[in-house]
Amino acid sequence: MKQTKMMFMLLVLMMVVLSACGNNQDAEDVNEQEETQEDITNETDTEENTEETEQGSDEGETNGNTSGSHTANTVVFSQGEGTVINPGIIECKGGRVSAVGEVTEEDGSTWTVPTSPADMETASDLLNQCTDVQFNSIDELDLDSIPVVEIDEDGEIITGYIFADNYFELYVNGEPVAKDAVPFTPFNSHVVRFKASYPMTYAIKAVDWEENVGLGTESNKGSDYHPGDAGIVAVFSDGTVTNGSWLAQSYYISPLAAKEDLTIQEKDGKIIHTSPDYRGDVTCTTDCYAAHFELSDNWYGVDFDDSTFPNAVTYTTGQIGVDNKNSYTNFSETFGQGEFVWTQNLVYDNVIILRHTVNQPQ
Ligand SMILES: [Ca+2]
Ligand SMILES: [Ca+2]
Ligand SMILES: [Ca+2]
Repeated sequence: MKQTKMMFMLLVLMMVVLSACGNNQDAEDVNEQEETQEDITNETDTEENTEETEQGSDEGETNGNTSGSHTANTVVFSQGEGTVINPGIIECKGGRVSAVGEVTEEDGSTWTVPTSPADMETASDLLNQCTDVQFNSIDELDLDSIPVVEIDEDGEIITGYIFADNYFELYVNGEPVAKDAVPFTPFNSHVVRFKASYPMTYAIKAVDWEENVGLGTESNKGSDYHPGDAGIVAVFSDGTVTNGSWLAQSYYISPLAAKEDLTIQEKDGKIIHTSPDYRGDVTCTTDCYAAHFELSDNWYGVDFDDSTFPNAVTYTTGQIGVDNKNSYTNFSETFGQGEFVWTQNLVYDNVIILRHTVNQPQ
């Protein structure tokens, strides 16, 4: 009798414990769901986005700061101009001031805008008014004078030519190669050399710099709040060039008149950040919103998951507005081998990541 009673009590105890565990799990699920809902701003695509974010939750990255492409789907907004934390990265007459600012989100987190430049070497100049290196053509360049960054000991030496509106940081096979010497203007162009082996993974952070930090705008064309535009072209000596086969994702989108102007769409496994098509009519000035997406520390790594990145969009030199810029035209024969690329919004997408892997010379 006693034994039976003991077993019965044990059974009851086990049931109580099991049921308590179940409740905790439910509670966690609810919390996760609430967080997920808060993170989703796109009302028209809520179902798809929730699905995607929940997949992220399963991998323990609901609001993850560090890993994988799921973070590219988590947006936070700031509103209004940021605080300048660096009034000028470089000193150079005749250009716009390359300032860096900080904005505070509704959730209290702070973000550096438009970006915090990486601590890496600046690229060698093709044309740079700030250093007064101004080649008239590629032929004038002494390639042997350009330092070769060794990434892979047994790799091949590659030479690359890069023009960015306005700024880039280049990584190859997960290692830093060089950054743009002039974050904003005057417009400049660069040459880089590195030794790397195939498969070769290119990762570029490209930035359309801004004058009004946190607003994504500059004084231009009669407006103090012109949204500015972007674009980058890179041509490498093994035949690799920027084109529509590269992948591109946006991480900082501004100026937005309303949060709802940004939608996050998922299509064929790709996550697309969609913002208004600029037609010369930004309706906000100092009260604009900016959308920020967390960038993984590993964004330039070889193993970074870029499978949700959409393809880059190509643009003509006329659309980018370089046909009157000698930092481009002096080398247009070389740059013309590649195509200008960006995300689908050349105006509002101010910080983007480009990625591309090649298995052999092209
Ligand atoms: Ca530049
Ligand atoms: Ca620009
Ligand atoms: Ca812009």
